Amino acid sequence: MKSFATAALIALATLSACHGKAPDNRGVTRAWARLPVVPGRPGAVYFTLVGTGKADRLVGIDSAVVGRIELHESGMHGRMMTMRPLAGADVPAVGKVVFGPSGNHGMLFDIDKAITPGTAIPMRFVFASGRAVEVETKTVEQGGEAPFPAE
Ligand SMILES: [Cu+2]
Repeated sequence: MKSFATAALIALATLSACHGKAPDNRGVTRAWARLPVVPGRPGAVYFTLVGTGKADRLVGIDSAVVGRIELHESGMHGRMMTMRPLAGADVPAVGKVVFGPSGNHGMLFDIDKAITPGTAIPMRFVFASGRAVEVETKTVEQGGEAPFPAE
């Protein structure tokens, strides 16, 4: 009986060794979120995409504590700052793409009320290659300083 249990355990361990690839979190750095002044309004997330040796494309971001995250492109229309949805963002094999304040950003709709400045927001960045990178943002209040120096 005991040896059966041991054998089962070994089989399980072998299985999980096959599936237990170390998570590959390369490709997304410096993720931070800015919360809205008024709860319920959208916030924003900023980050840097870094090439992993193979060209790829960011196609979406999701989070268990944010209802919906859209990629947005910022621009000027006359003297008005405008934004429009971006379908994705190409990441070169080598190099980086910065999503930062007053530039491209992820827009956070329907943020869980439990999220306050200082609460890390878990996010999953999904790429066209099928890679998914999980990060936790630093989170600041509206108007709060960027936790990373500008790139
Ligand atoms: Cu936006």
